[in-house]
Amino acid sequence: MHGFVRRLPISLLLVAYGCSTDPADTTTEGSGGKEDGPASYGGFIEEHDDRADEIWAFSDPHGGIDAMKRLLESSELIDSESTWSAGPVTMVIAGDLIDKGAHSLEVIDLLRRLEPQAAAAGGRLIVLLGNHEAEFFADPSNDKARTGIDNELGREGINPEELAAGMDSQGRGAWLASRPLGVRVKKYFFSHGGNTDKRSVKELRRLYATAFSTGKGFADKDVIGGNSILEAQGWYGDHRSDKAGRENARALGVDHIVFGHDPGAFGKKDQVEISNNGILIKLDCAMGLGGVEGELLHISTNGTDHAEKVRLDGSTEKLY
Ligand SMILES: [Mn+2]
Repeated sequence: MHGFVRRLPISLLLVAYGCSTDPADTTTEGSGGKEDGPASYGGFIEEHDDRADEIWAFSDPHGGIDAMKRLLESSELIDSESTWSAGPVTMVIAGDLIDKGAHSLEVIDLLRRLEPQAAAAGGRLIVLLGNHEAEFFADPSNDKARTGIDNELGREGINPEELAAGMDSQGRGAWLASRPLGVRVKKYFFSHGGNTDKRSVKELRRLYATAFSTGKGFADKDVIGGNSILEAQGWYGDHRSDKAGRENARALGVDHIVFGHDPGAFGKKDQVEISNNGILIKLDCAMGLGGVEGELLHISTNGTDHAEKVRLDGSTEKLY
């Protein structure tokens, strides 16, 4: 393991990662974005009870800048200049911005631009960490990076080690390294792989604070191991069971767990899908492989919650 974690003093890492002295007890109500300072990441898990009553989400753009722009434009969340036009909504991107597709840097840059635009419109853009990002910080020349973002960095004359150390001139590395591992928005918990292992938000904050203070950081098993929040697949057992994800959601205090990372989780790889019991929502549509349009999740929390998936042609399908 080399890169960001080992190269920087831990105090700097915690600042870069936005960790407070007592991460388990921080709250982030009504705050967000890097300008809010160290407390806003609340020990790697954010919590927001936004007044805005609309949530949009997708995951795993994987360097597919054109597909991502098309999808966001089709629902008028960005305009033809790729400027935020969604108004005061909350948007969550559940990780894996990089690798596979050829335009990881453009994906990062667009999301970095949209973040303050969303805030200025009274909305919020929350970009979460995926396993591809964590693996890059743990080892910027890992196999996924070597066949992915490292090629692009080479073309741009950017040293992968420098980006992973948060030392690149554009500040992309530090921004990417400070993405939270999960976020609760109202009764929804979002993360890349979804496995919280029946922990509460407070327990998760303690777990990741430990992983980054005395553990192996991005390379820690609790961050990137086979059973982790970023990497685990099928952690809910049989997705058709009434029990699927139920105890996990209860421990988090939410009604729904939303995740990416596993396009084939419930069968249809190119669609947003929901488990039979209505608790688990799968976002990943395998857009990174190209030739797939992708879908958005749209949730309305005005009164009784409603959710639908939204396709590129604007057609929708009700989830509940
Ligand atoms: Mn993934």
